[in-house]
Amino acid sequence: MSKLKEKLKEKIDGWRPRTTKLLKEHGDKKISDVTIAQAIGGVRGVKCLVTDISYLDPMEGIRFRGHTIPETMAALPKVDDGGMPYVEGFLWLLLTGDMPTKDEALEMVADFKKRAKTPGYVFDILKAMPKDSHPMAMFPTAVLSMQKESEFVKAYNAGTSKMDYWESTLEDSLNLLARLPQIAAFIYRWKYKDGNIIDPNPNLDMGGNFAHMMGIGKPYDDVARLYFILHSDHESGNVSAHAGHLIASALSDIYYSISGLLNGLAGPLHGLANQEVLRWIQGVMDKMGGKIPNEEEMKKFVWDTLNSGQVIPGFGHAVLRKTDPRYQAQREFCQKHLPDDPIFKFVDGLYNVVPPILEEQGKAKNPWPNVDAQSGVIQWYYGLKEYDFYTVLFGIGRAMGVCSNIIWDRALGYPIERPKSVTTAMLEEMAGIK
Ligand code: CMX
Repeated sequence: MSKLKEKLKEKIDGWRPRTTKLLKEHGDKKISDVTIAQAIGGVRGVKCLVTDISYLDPMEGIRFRGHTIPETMAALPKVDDGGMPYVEGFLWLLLTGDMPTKDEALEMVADFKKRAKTPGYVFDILKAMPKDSHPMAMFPTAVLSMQKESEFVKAYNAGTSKMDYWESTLEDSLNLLARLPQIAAFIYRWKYKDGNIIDPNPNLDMGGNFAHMMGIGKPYDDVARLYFILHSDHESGNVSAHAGHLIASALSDIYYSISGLLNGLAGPLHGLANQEVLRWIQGVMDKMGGKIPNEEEMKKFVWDTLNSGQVIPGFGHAVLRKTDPRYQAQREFCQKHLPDDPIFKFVDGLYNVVPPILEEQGKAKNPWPNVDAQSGVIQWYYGLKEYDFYTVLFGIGRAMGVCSNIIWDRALGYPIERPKSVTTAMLEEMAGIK
């Protein structure tokens, strides 16, 4: 048994009695009420999901297994001195709740290398898709095509006990996560670099290998590591995480679940916002003949966008009520590596311009920037100008968080999800409307 599996087994055995006790002895305690506004309004703020992988405080932002982003980045074992942590080590933290030692992180790196070979048919399927398919249509298609590899399905068909479902789900998760960087890089180079594919380098870690297969030099390996970690998890109510959990709750395997989460991530109100930010900025710069607008001109563009009935991409959030620490982490990276980049300066300028305007408009509950505001800037700077591809990077990270959640869902025996609907007439009756 691998060290990771051994550790997880110990954690799961220790955790199960807590869930059982809550259910058996305190199952009827109320944790939330639901109003008509919440039922019509996307279940916003209703506490009805459980996850221990991460927690999102509206004012503080995300904590991964109890650690803020700066704490996480400081404590994880690093690839190079002063650089970013091993993504594989971060997955150990998400899964077990414990910070890995350098040896544990390196064991994960070695395990990923063994699993990283993507079946050839995946590339044939991608090649058969129209060249102008969106990368976020290609990515989930590739994931779904590997469903026949599922170890969970084999274990389920062999009559494995429900208590052991998590073990084959862990296998599926590690196999899939190890392959995602190669699939993503293939999509990028097939679509945008004349099909000039770069083979993986078996000596590199996940972030390093992704940069290598993308054909982008240092410090893009650190950019990749930073991205995958920052985008991994944001508790379980956001569209991508919830979609993954919901699909898996029917005992659909990891390939079905992760493919589904990617489809949800592809919406412009969610993960696609990172490409929308760049599209919007480029549109503004085109109108200005390539010049960066000054503050007054920026204000005008922001108001024009709002007045035309569109949202300002990269700003606002359903839960957060302050600047997203994932935005801050990327801003710090920009300040260190690309302080004079004109697009960074533009986005940084928006930080002063957009929030007061959103406040004046009075609709958005959170006027501050989210994770997507800054992320395209870094990619653009390192030569990844095909902004349709940005959400794929988000997807690689998010898959780690959702796989971790699904493994624990299985370990704790969470049932199939099935909220109850009511009709409009029932709501009217409850509201006392005749
Ligand atoms: N620009 C303009 N209007 C905005 C806005 C923004 N950035 N953010 C919120 N609003 C508007 C909403 O559209 C809504 O308007 P209506 O009442 O006309 O429907 C109103 O303000 C209230 O919305 P809210 O309660 O503050 O926000 P929601 O929880 O409904 O939505 C989000 C959250 C992220 C979808 C929204 O802020 C938004 O559309 N932002 C821009 C897109 C974006 O950056 N998405 C990425 C979020 C992070 C991620 O998941 O990747």
